[in-house]
Amino acid sequence: MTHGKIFVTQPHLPPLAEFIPYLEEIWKNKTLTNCGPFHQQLETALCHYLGVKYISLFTNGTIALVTALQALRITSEVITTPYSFVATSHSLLWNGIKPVFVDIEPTTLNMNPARIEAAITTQTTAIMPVHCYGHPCDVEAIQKIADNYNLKVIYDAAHAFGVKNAAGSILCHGDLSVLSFHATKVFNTFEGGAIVCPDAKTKMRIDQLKNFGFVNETTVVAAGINGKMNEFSAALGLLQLKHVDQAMTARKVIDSLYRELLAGIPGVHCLDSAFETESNYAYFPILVGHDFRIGRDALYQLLKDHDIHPRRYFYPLISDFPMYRGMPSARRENLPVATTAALNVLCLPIYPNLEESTVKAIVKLIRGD
Ligand code: T4K
Repeated sequence: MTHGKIFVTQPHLPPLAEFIPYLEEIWKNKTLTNCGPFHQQLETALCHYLGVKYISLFTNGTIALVTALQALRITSEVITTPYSFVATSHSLLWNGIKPVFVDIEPTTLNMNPARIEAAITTQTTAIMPVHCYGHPCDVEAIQKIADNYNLKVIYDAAHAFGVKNAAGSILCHGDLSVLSFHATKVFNTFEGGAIVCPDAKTKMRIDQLKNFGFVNETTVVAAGINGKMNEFSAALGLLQLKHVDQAMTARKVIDSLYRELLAGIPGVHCLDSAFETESNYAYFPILVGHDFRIGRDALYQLLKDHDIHPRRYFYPLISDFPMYRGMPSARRENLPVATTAALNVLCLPIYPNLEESTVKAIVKLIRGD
């Protein structure tokens, strides 16, 4: 094959020349951070683009998750999924909260609502599901349980930028949704993140928490953190927004090509999404079954040997990492679907500039011809 190294993703960057005027503006007004003009403009632009009421920008998605939990004063136990990036559960530990893992459902690999009720105890205060790979959770079923038991819902929506279901933006569900704008995401600001919230009062609390708890020059109301997005990242975000639709369209073409070329290969299963009306094509996971000609890890290695670098998102399960594995809910018998998915999943390269010929070459290697 004649391509260079092919990673699971490659950050999408606008033409450099288009960024220069933004940099000149920063150099001119000398506001580098602390919620400057680009920060404010990006919050407004994102509310409009995403179709949400309030958004608070952050330095990354992990600090945003940690802060979201503090904003709602979540304590004790939170029900979550083991099938995610480790930041999901780490945000709970950073708040002294015990994660309680429940299994996922096999179609979307999102938290299985049917498993939630049995995990609720008198200590449970919230549910933290993940819209894994950008595929929406069963938000209605989750909300029904939350309402019945008076629990908060914080969605880890790190993968779900721009995703919609029949009701509109997927980010409008639950009490809060948290986005990541990391370099590897559909929409990136190098590093970055955000909390989406439904009312001005909650946004004010979040804004205070991300600025050390300051309310004004002399008043601190909470032990907040420094979670503010800087002006460079905010400016880049404004520029990225101009290109993001085009980037998602390019991803869609690659997603369709993979689906077409992979169809009919025994033991290769592409994930389907039941609840979305608009996808963002953030990831292209396949499940490699026992009926495939080689094992998942052998396929992973085969591709790497040809300079294709897929990723096993999410293997190992969060619940298998040392800080979680002793917890009763982390037992594999409690998490059979997640355990199988982690052993079978492989995320294939997908990004806007990925060439059709490379996709074809990847599928050829998978087919083994
Ligand atoms: N919740 C969920 C569900 C998440 O998936 C994440 C992050 C978070 C919360 C936390 O959000 P942040 O705090 O990160 O905003 C990556 C990302 O670092 C991480 O953001 C992401 N999820 C996770 C799924 O993937 P790694 O360790 O796999 O990244 P890395 O450096 O191996 O990058 C993957 C490939 O991308 C590389 O092989 C090459 C390419 N790449 C990467 C970077 C950083 C580039 O070409 N350029 C780059 O600058 O975690």
